[in-house]
Order: sequence, then structure tokens, then C-alpha cells
Amino acid sequence: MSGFRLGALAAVFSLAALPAFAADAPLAAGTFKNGEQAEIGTADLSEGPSGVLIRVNVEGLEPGWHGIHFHQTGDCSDEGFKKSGAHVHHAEKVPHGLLNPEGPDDGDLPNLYVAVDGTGQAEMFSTRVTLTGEDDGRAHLLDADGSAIVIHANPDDHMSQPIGGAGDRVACAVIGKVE
Ligand SMILES: [Cu+2]
Repeated sequence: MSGFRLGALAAVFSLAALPAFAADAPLAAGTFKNGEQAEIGTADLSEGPSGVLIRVNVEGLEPGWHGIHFHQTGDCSDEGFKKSGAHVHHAEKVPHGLLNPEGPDDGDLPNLYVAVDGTGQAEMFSTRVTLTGEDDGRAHLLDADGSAIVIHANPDDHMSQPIGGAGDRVACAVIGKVE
């Protein structure tokens, strides 16, 4: 048993000596802006063997459920965030919706819940995107024109086209590599 514990400790120390492998080090991150370009939160993104883990922390949003998606261009500079484009996709675009029999598209994510005080926190996971681009069967979030995470005004019904009735784009974060 003590041999096992020493081995486990040694593994912990060797990981600690290699910051690139630290479990809490995000590979990419973004800052959410609202329509007035005020900073209202963060997104941290890490890559696992089968997909990307996203941790979202926001404030100042309307309470309730909000659609949230990966959009295809890393540009949140305009008021309605139209410059962030449509959803990311790695091959031919398929219909939107986590519950759609012909979906989901690569940008789809579960809804974000915002509490009565306007704050929202969530972890989400997607197997259809990648930060490294090593798997060409997934949408590459850090490709040449980057990508963005967009929060919508309304919940995503995960079924209807084009974006599940999620409505206006109320917050947007450009995804950037953490150096
Ligand atoms: Cu969207």
C-alpha cells in the first residue's frame, strides 16, 4: 500500500513539474462582452481525449435559460454579434439541435441557466469540437478565423431551425489560445 501511495505521489509531483499537463490549466479562454462591449464574464476551455470542456462564468444577464453555441468566426466587435457568423462546422453543415434526429451541428451546446441575480455558471462538454485541430472529424475552434461562444436571449429548444428559437445574441466571447 505504501508503495502504491509513493507511486501516486511521484505521479502528482511529476505532473506538477510539467505545467502544460496541469488539470486546471485551460488551453483557451475568452471574455464575454454584452451589446455595449462591457465585460460580463469568462469562458475557459480545456481539451480532453474526446472533446472540449467549457467552463462559463457570467453576470448581468436576464434570469432564466439561454441558448449558448460555438459560432464560426472569432469576432465579437459589432453590437448584435453578427460578425461571429453561423455555428462552427467541420464538414457539410447538418441541422441544428441536440435533440434533432438529423443534428446536432458542431456548435450546439446545452442551455446555460442564469439565476435571479443575473449570474450564471456552468460546465459543458462537446465531442464535436477541438482546440488542437488534430482530429479533423471535429470543428477546429482555433482555426485561421477563430471562433466565438455566443449567448442568446432565449432558451434553445434543441430542435427548430436555424437556432432553436434562441433569438438575439446578447453576449459574445472570442476564443483565444492561452499562452
Ligand atoms: Cu448561437
